[in-house]
Amino acid sequence: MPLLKILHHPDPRLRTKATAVSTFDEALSEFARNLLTTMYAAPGIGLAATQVNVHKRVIVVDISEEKDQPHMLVNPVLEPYGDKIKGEEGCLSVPDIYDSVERFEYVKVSAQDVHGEPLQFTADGMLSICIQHECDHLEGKLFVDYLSSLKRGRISKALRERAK
Ligand code: GNR
Ligand code: NI
Repeated sequence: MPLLKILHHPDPRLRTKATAVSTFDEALSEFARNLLTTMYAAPGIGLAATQVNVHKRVIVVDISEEKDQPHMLVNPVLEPYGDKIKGEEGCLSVPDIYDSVERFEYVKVSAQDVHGEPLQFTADGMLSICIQHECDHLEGKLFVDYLSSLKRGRISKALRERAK
């Protein structure tokens, strides 16, 4: 299976709101594995289905050094809590652009695994930030949306120029 192709901002397909997964079949498991392989190859610490033009509620995340702690989350729902914290973010759909974004410090994550089994955990640190970033993708939202319109305009222009 070749790697999935990652869409780049300002591609309008990145603005699609993903729909819930209701069928937990072998095709879903295979897609989640391909998403994870594509994320590791990029390389990245997270990837949302939206970024590969599949508009279903699936995200994958692995912040471990050894790339051996993958989370494959289907239909994730977040309850963010705690203080707001600022951190540098990047995005595989906004290549080579990094800027500071405010996120909640913690998230309680409720989701399903690829077999449809419910799961819950809480995340802090980079994992919390990354899961919030991925769930934004499922809503058609990008980290650049949190920046000033001046910065966002400059980023869109730079990426459009580069795509030519
Ligand atoms: O690889 C990624 N790194 C990253 C760094 C800081 C905050 C969020 C991220 S997610 C990003 C991969 C990506 O674009 N996921 O959607
Ligand atoms: Ni991203």
